[in-house]
Amino acid sequence: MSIDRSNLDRLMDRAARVAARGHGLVEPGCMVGAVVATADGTVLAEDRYRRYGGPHAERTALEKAGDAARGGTLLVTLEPCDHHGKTPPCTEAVIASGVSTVVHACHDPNELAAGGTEALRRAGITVIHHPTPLTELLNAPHVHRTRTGLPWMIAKWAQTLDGRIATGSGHSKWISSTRSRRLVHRERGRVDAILTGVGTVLADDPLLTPRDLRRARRRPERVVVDDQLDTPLDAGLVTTAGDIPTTILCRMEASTSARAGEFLAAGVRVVGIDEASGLRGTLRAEAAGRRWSTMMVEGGGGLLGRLFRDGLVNRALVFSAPVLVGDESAPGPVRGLAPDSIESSIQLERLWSIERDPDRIELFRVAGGE
Ligand code: AOF
Ligand code: ZN
Repeated sequence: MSIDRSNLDRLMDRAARVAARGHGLVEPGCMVGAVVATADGTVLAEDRYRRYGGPHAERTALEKAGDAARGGTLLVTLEPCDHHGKTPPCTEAVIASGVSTVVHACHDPNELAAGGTEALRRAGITVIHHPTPLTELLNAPHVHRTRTGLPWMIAKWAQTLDGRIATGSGHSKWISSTRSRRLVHRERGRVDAILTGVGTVLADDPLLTPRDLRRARRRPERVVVDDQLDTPLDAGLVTTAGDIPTTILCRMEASTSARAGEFLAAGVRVVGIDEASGLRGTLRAEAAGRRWSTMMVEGGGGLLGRLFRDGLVNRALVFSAPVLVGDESAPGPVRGLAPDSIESSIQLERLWSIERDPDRIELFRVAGGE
Protein backbone atom coordinates (compact mmCIF):
# COMPACT_ATOMS: atom_id res chain seq x y z
CA MET A 1 0.00 0.00 0.00
CA SER A 2 1.37 3.43 -0.85
CA ILE A 3 0.53 6.70 0.84
CA ASP A 4 -2.76 7.97 -0.59
CA ARG A 5 -3.88 11.57 -0.78
CA SER A 6 -5.71 11.73 2.53
CA ASN A 7 -2.73 10.16 4.26
CA LEU A 8 -0.47 12.71 2.58
CA ASP A 9 -2.66 15.49 4.00
CA ARG A 10 -2.60 13.93 7.43
CA LEU A 11 1.15 13.38 7.50
CA MET A 12 1.93 16.80 6.06
CA ASP A 13 -0.30 18.46 8.65
CA ARG A 14 1.48 16.47 11.31
CA ALA A 15 4.78 17.89 10.02
CA ALA A 16 3.22 21.38 10.08
CA ARG A 17 2.14 21.03 13.70
CA VAL A 18 5.60 19.82 14.67
CA ALA A 19 7.09 22.80 12.82
CA ALA A 20 4.84 25.34 14.55
CA ARG A 21 6.38 24.52 17.93
CA GLY A 22 9.43 26.42 16.69
CA HIS A 23 7.55 29.75 16.59
CA GLY A 24 9.60 32.33 18.43
CA LEU A 25 12.77 30.20 18.35
CA VAL A 26 13.57 29.81 14.65
CA GLU A 27 12.94 33.29 13.25
CA PRO A 28 14.32 34.95 11.13
CA GLY A 29 14.45 31.40 9.75
CA CYS A 30 11.40 29.44 8.71
CA MET A 31 9.38 27.07 10.88
CA VAL A 32 10.03 23.66 9.32
CA GLY A 33 8.79 20.20 10.30
CA ALA A 34 9.63 16.80 8.84
CA VAL A 35 8.03 13.37 9.15
CA VAL A 36 9.70 10.17 7.94
CA ALA A 37 7.27 7.38 7.05
CA THR A 38 7.51 3.90 5.58
CA ALA A 39 6.15 3.29 2.09
CA ASP A 40 2.75 2.43 3.60
CA GLY A 41 2.54 5.57 5.71
CA THR A 42 3.66 4.35 9.14
CA VAL A 43 5.50 7.14 10.93
CA LEU A 44 9.12 6.32 11.80
CA ALA A 45 10.35 9.66 13.08
CA GLU A 46 9.64 13.38 13.13
CA ASP A 47 11.51 16.52 14.01
CA ARG A 48 11.61 20.22 13.45
CA TYR A 49 13.94 23.10 12.94
CA ARG A 50 14.45 23.96 16.61
CA ARG A 51 16.41 27.18 16.69
CA TYR A 52 17.84 29.66 14.25
CA GLY A 53 21.19 28.40 12.95
CA GLY A 54 20.59 24.84 14.18
CA PRO A 55 20.33 21.66 12.12
CA HIS A 56 17.52 21.54 9.57
CA ALA A 57 14.36 19.55 10.26
CA GLU A 58 14.70 16.79 7.66
CA ARG A 59 18.30 16.08 8.60
CA THR A 60 17.52 15.30 12.25
CA ALA A 61 14.28 13.46 11.42
CA LEU A 62 16.18 11.21 8.97
CA GLU A 63 18.92 10.63 11.53
CA LYS A 64 16.30 9.47 14.03
CA ALA A 65 14.73 7.13 11.47
CA GLY A 66 18.11 5.63 10.52
CA ASP A 67 18.19 2.68 8.11
CA ALA A 68 14.45 2.13 8.42
CA ALA A 69 13.99 5.18 6.16
CA ARG A 70 15.31 3.25 3.09
CA GLY A 71 12.59 3.05 0.47
CA GLY A 72 10.34 5.25 2.62
CA THR A 73 8.91 8.73 2.29
CA LEU A 74 10.08 12.02 3.74
CA LEU A 75 7.41 14.67 4.23
CA VAL A 76 8.74 18.14 4.91
CA THR A 77 6.93 21.47 5.10
CA LEU A 78 9.64 23.27 3.08
CA GLU A 79 11.53 22.01 0.05
CA PRO A 80 14.86 20.56 1.26
CA CYS A 81 17.63 23.10 0.81
CA ASP A 82 20.40 22.61 -1.71
CA HIS A 83 23.04 24.99 -0.40
CA HIS A 84 25.89 25.19 2.05
CA GLY A 85 24.55 27.73 4.55
CA LYS A 86 25.07 27.38 8.28
CA THR A 87 24.65 23.66 7.66
CA PRO A 88 25.43 21.41 4.65
CA PRO A 89 22.71 20.88 2.00
CA CYS A 90 19.75 18.80 3.20
CA THR A 91 19.58 17.24 -0.26
CA GLU A 92 22.80 15.33 0.56
CA ALA A 93 21.31 13.89 3.75
CA VAL A 94 18.07 13.00 1.97
CA ILE A 95 19.87 11.18 -0.84
CA ALA A 96 22.11 9.33 1.66
CA SER A 97 19.07 8.22 3.69
CA GLY A 98 17.76 6.09 0.81
CA VAL A 99 14.18 7.42 0.88
CA SER A 100 12.46 6.93 -2.44
CA THR A 101 9.96 9.78 -2.19
CA VAL A 102 10.05 13.33 -0.87
CA VAL A 103 6.85 15.29 -0.37
CA HIS A 104 7.24 19.00 0.37
CA ALA A 105 4.70 21.75 0.87
CA CYS A 106 6.50 24.85 -0.35
CA HIS A 107 9.21 25.75 -2.84
CA ASP A 108 11.93 27.54 -0.90
CA PRO A 109 11.45 31.26 -1.69
CA ASN A 110 15.07 31.86 -0.69
CA GLU A 111 16.95 31.67 -3.99
CA LEU A 112 20.20 30.74 -2.25
CA ALA A 113 18.66 27.61 -0.72
CA ALA A 114 16.35 26.64 -3.61
CA GLY A 115 16.97 23.89 -6.18
CA GLY A 116 16.36 20.94 -3.87
CA THR A 117 13.64 19.44 -6.05
CA GLU A 118 15.89 19.23 -9.10
CA ALA A 119 18.84 17.85 -7.13
CA LEU A 120 16.70 15.11 -5.59
CA ARG A 121 15.14 14.19 -8.94
CA ARG A 122 18.58 13.89 -10.51
CA ALA A 123 19.33 11.32 -7.79
CA GLY A 124 16.25 9.29 -8.81
CA ILE A 125 14.00 10.39 -5.94
CA THR A 126 10.32 11.09 -6.64
CA VAL A 127 9.49 14.63 -5.51
CA ILE A 128 5.90 15.72 -4.93
CA HIS A 129 4.74 19.25 -4.13
CA HIS A 130 1.82 18.85 -1.74
CA PRO A 131 0.73 21.97 0.15
CA THR A 132 -2.23 21.92 2.57
CA PRO A 133 -4.19 24.84 4.05
CA LEU A 134 -2.20 24.38 7.27
CA THR A 135 1.21 24.47 5.57
CA GLU A 136 0.16 27.62 3.69
CA LEU A 137 -0.50 29.29 7.06
CA LEU A 138 2.75 27.96 8.48
CA ASN A 139 4.89 29.18 5.61
CA ALA A 140 3.21 32.54 5.01
CA PRO A 141 5.56 34.56 7.28
CA HIS A 142 8.75 33.14 5.70
CA VAL A 143 7.42 33.58 2.17
CA HIS A 144 6.33 37.15 2.97
CA ARG A 145 9.66 38.12 4.53
CA THR A 146 11.70 36.58 1.75
CA ARG A 147 9.65 38.11 -1.06
CA THR A 148 9.12 41.60 0.37
CA GLY A 149 11.85 42.15 2.95
CA LEU A 150 9.10 43.39 5.28
CA PRO A 151 8.51 42.04 8.76
CA TRP A 152 5.50 39.77 9.37
CA MET A 153 3.04 42.05 11.13
CA ILE A 154 0.27 40.97 13.45
CA ALA A 155 -2.13 43.69 14.60
CA LYS A 156 -3.61 42.89 17.97
CA TRP A 157 -6.44 44.68 19.67
CA ALA A 158 -9.11 44.12 22.30
CA GLN A 159 -12.55 45.54 21.63
CA THR A 160 -15.98 45.63 23.17
CA LEU A 161 -18.90 43.95 21.49
CA ASP A 162 -19.77 47.34 19.97
CA GLY A 163 -16.29 47.65 18.50
CA ARG A 164 -14.69 50.16 20.89
CA ILE A 165 -11.16 49.96 22.26
CA ALA A 166 -11.80 52.34 25.18
CA THR A 167 -14.59 54.39 26.70
CA GLY A 168 -15.21 57.96 25.57
CA SER A 169 -13.05 59.13 28.49
CA GLY A 170 -10.18 56.85 27.39
CA HIS A 171 -10.52 54.11 29.99
CA SER A 172 -9.56 50.68 28.62
CA LYS A 173 -8.22 48.56 31.51
CA TRP A 174 -9.28 45.89 30.99
CA ILE A 175 -11.53 45.06 28.09
CA SER A 176 -10.29 41.50 27.61
CA SER A 177 -10.03 38.90 30.36
CA THR A 178 -6.95 37.88 32.32
CA ARG A 179 -6.78 34.64 30.32
CA SER A 180 -6.89 36.52 27.04
CA ARG A 181 -4.17 38.87 28.19
CA ARG A 182 -1.99 35.93 29.15
CA LEU A 183 -2.21 34.76 25.55
CA VAL A 184 -1.05 38.22 24.44
CA HIS A 185 1.94 38.04 26.77
CA ARG A 186 2.86 34.66 25.36
CA GLU A 187 2.74 36.03 21.82
CA ARG A 188 4.76 39.10 22.89
CA GLY A 189 7.44 36.67 24.05
CA ARG A 190 7.72 35.23 20.53
CA VAL A 191 8.07 38.29 18.35
CA ASP A 192 11.06 40.50 17.60
CA ALA A 193 9.40 43.84 18.13
CA ILE A 194 6.20 45.46 19.30
CA LEU A 195 5.01 48.48 17.41
CA THR A 196 2.88 51.15 18.98
CA GLY A 197 1.88 54.76 18.36
CA VAL A 198 2.44 57.91 20.35
CA GLY A 199 -1.31 58.06 21.09
CA THR A 200 -1.09 54.81 23.03
CA VAL A 201 2.07 55.96 24.82
CA LEU A 202 0.31 59.16 25.95
CA ALA A 203 -2.90 57.36 26.93
CA ASP A 204 -1.57 54.21 28.62
CA ASP A 205 2.17 54.64 29.23
CA PRO A 206 2.70 50.94 28.37
CA LEU A 207 5.90 48.92 28.81
CA LEU A 208 5.05 46.34 26.15
CA THR A 209 7.09 43.61 27.82
CA PRO A 210 6.08 39.94 27.99
CA ARG A 211 5.04 39.19 31.58
CA ASP A 212 3.85 36.26 33.67
CA LEU A 213 5.63 33.73 31.47
CA ARG A 214 7.88 31.04 32.79
CA ARG A 215 10.33 31.96 30.08
CA ALA A 216 9.83 34.31 27.15
CA ARG A 217 11.36 32.95 23.95
CA ARG A 218 12.40 36.42 22.87
CA ARG A 219 12.53 39.82 24.45
CA PRO A 220 10.88 42.05 21.92
CA GLU A 221 12.25 45.46 21.10
CA ARG A 222 9.78 48.34 21.25
CA VAL A 223 9.05 50.66 18.38
CA VAL A 224 6.98 53.84 18.65
CA VAL A 225 5.66 55.70 15.64
CA ASP A 226 5.77 59.30 16.85
CA ASP A 227 6.03 61.84 14.01
CA GLN A 228 6.73 64.95 16.15
CA LEU A 229 8.54 63.31 19.09
CA ASP A 230 5.67 63.96 21.49
CA THR A 231 6.58 60.94 23.64
CA PRO A 232 7.27 62.19 27.20
CA LEU A 233 10.86 61.70 28.33
CA ASP A 234 9.55 60.10 31.52
CA ALA A 235 7.40 57.54 29.66
CA GLY A 236 7.99 53.94 30.76
CA LEU A 237 9.27 53.02 27.31
CA VAL A 238 11.94 55.72 27.55
CA THR A 239 13.06 55.13 31.13
CA THR A 240 13.51 51.40 30.44
CA ALA A 241 15.24 51.90 27.08
CA GLY A 242 18.61 51.08 28.64
CA ASP A 243 17.39 47.53 29.30
CA ILE A 244 15.13 46.91 26.34
CA PRO A 245 16.04 48.31 22.93
CA THR A 246 13.56 51.01 21.98
CA THR A 247 13.22 52.91 18.72
CA ILE A 248 11.16 55.96 17.86
CA LEU A 249 10.22 56.45 14.23
CA CYS A 250 9.56 60.15 13.55
CA ARG A 251 9.48 62.63 10.70
CA MET A 252 12.86 63.19 9.09
CA GLU A 253 13.18 66.82 10.35
CA ALA A 254 12.37 65.78 13.92
CA SER A 255 15.07 63.10 13.85
CA THR A 256 17.84 65.73 13.90
CA SER A 257 16.17 68.11 16.39
CA ALA A 258 17.37 68.95 19.90
CA ARG A 259 14.49 66.85 21.24
CA ALA A 260 15.83 63.83 19.32
CA GLY A 261 19.12 64.40 21.15
CA GLU A 262 17.34 64.03 24.48
CA PHE A 263 15.92 60.68 23.45
CA LEU A 264 19.31 59.54 22.22
CA ALA A 265 20.81 60.50 25.59
CA ALA A 266 18.14 58.35 27.25
CA GLY A 267 19.23 55.38 25.14
CA VAL A 268 16.37 55.51 22.63
CA ARG A 269 17.17 55.09 18.94
CA VAL A 270 15.58 57.81 16.84
CA VAL A 271 15.02 57.04 13.18
CA GLY A 272 13.61 59.44 10.61
CA ILE A 273 10.87 58.07 8.37
CA ASP A 274 12.19 58.25 4.84
CA GLU A 275 10.04 60.74 2.93
CA ALA A 276 10.13 58.96 -0.41
CA SER A 277 9.54 55.40 0.76
CA GLY A 278 7.39 56.24 3.82
CA LEU A 279 6.76 53.95 6.75
CA ARG A 280 6.93 50.93 4.44
CA GLY A 281 10.45 51.67 3.22
CA THR A 282 11.65 52.65 6.68
CA LEU A 283 10.25 49.48 8.24
CA ARG A 284 11.86 47.39 5.53
CA ALA A 285 15.24 48.99 6.16
CA GLU A 286 14.93 48.78 9.94
CA ALA A 287 13.71 45.18 9.77
CA ALA A 288 16.83 44.27 7.81
CA GLY A 289 19.18 46.19 10.11
CA ARG A 290 17.62 45.11 13.41
CA ARG A 291 16.51 41.66 12.29
CA TRP A 292 12.84 42.24 13.02
CA SER A 293 11.19 39.22 11.42
CA THR A 294 7.91 39.28 13.31
CA MET A 295 6.20 42.31 14.81
CA MET A 296 3.07 42.73 16.85
CA VAL A 297 1.17 46.00 16.66
CA GLU A 298 -0.38 47.16 19.90
CA GLY A 299 -1.49 50.60 18.92
CA GLY A 300 -4.61 52.66 18.62
CA GLY A 301 -6.74 53.56 15.64
CA GLY A 302 -4.41 56.15 14.16
CA LEU A 303 -1.42 53.85 13.80
CA LEU A 304 -3.52 50.89 12.69
CA GLY A 305 -5.25 53.01 10.05
CA ARG A 306 -1.87 54.08 8.71
CA LEU A 307 -0.53 50.51 8.67
CA PHE A 308 -3.64 49.13 6.98
CA ARG A 309 -3.54 51.93 4.41
CA ASP A 310 0.08 51.11 3.59
CA GLY A 311 -0.71 47.39 3.28
CA LEU A 312 1.65 46.50 6.12
CA VAL A 313 -0.66 44.33 8.24
CA ASN A 314 -0.59 40.57 7.61
CA ARG A 315 -2.84 39.30 10.39
CA ALA A 316 -5.33 40.75 12.85
CA LEU A 317 -5.65 39.07 16.24
CA VAL A 318 -8.84 40.41 17.77
CA PHE A 319 -10.19 39.88 21.28
CA SER A 320 -13.89 40.73 21.59
CA ALA A 321 -15.29 41.03 25.07
CA PRO A 322 -18.98 40.89 25.95
CA VAL A 323 -19.10 44.54 27.03
CA LEU A 324 -21.09 47.40 25.54
CA VAL A 325 -19.78 50.96 25.81
CA GLY A 326 -22.62 52.59 23.89
CA ASP A 327 -20.86 55.89 23.32
CA GLU A 328 -20.29 57.24 19.81
CA SER A 329 -17.31 59.27 21.04
CA ALA A 330 -15.53 56.07 22.17
CA PRO A 331 -12.68 55.13 19.78
CA GLY A 332 -12.72 52.14 17.44
CA PRO A 333 -9.69 50.01 16.52
CA VAL A 334 -8.93 51.60 13.14
CA ARG A 335 -9.24 55.25 12.11
CA GLY A 336 -8.78 57.44 9.09
CA LEU A 337 -9.58 55.07 6.25
CA ALA A 338 -12.94 56.55 5.17
CA PRO A 339 -13.86 54.16 2.35
CA ASP A 340 -17.00 55.15 0.45
CA SER A 341 -18.33 51.64 0.01
CA ILE A 342 -18.21 48.28 1.71
CA GLU A 343 -16.42 46.75 -1.30
CA SER A 344 -13.60 49.25 -1.01
CA SER A 345 -13.24 48.65 2.76
CA ILE A 346 -10.45 46.46 4.17
CA GLN A 347 -11.57 42.85 3.74
CA LEU A 348 -10.55 40.22 6.26
CA GLU A 349 -10.75 36.47 6.10
CA ARG A 350 -11.30 34.65 9.39
CA LEU A 351 -8.67 31.94 9.82
CA TRP A 352 -9.76 30.73 13.20
CA SER A 353 -11.93 31.68 16.10
CA ILE A 354 -12.01 30.34 19.64
CA GLU A 355 -14.02 31.14 22.70
CA ARG A 356 -12.08 31.75 25.84
CA ASP A 357 -14.84 32.47 28.21
CA PRO A 358 -15.92 35.25 28.27
CA ASP A 359 -14.01 36.55 25.22
CA ARG A 360 -13.99 35.53 21.59
CA ILE A 361 -10.54 35.45 20.02
CA GLU A 362 -10.29 35.61 16.25
CA LEU A 363 -7.39 35.57 13.84
CA PHE A 364 -7.89 37.19 10.46
CA ARG A 365 -5.91 37.29 7.30
CA VAL A 366 -5.89 40.70 5.66
CA ALA A 367 -7.03 40.35 2.06
CA GLY A 368 -4.39 41.33 -0.44
CA GLY A 369 -1.54 40.22 1.83
CA GLU A 370 -0.05 36.76 2.21
C1 AOF B 1 15.54 23.11 4.98
N1 AOF B 1 15.17 22.60 6.19
O1 AOF B 1 14.69 22.86 8.36
C2 AOF B 1 15.15 24.79 7.13
C3 AOF B 1 15.48 25.32 5.84
O2 AOF B 1 21.42 29.44 7.07
P1 AOF B 1 20.95 28.04 6.94
O3 AOF B 1 21.95 27.08 6.47
O4 AOF B 1 20.22 27.55 8.18
O5 AOF B 1 19.87 28.07 5.76
C4 AOF B 1 18.78 28.89 5.86
C5 AOF B 1 17.87 28.70 4.67
O6 AOF B 1 17.51 27.33 4.53
C6 AOF B 1 16.59 29.47 4.94
O7 AOF B 1 16.60 30.73 4.37
C7 AOF B 1 15.55 28.60 4.29
O8 AOF B 1 15.46 28.93 2.93
C8 AOF B 1 16.12 27.21 4.44
N2 AOF B 1 15.62 26.65 5.68
N3 AOF B 1 15.64 24.43 4.82
O9 AOF B 1 15.79 22.36 4.06
C9 AOF B 1 14.99 23.37 7.26
N4 AOF B 1 15.00 25.60 8.20
ZN1 ZN C 1 18.26 22.30 4.70
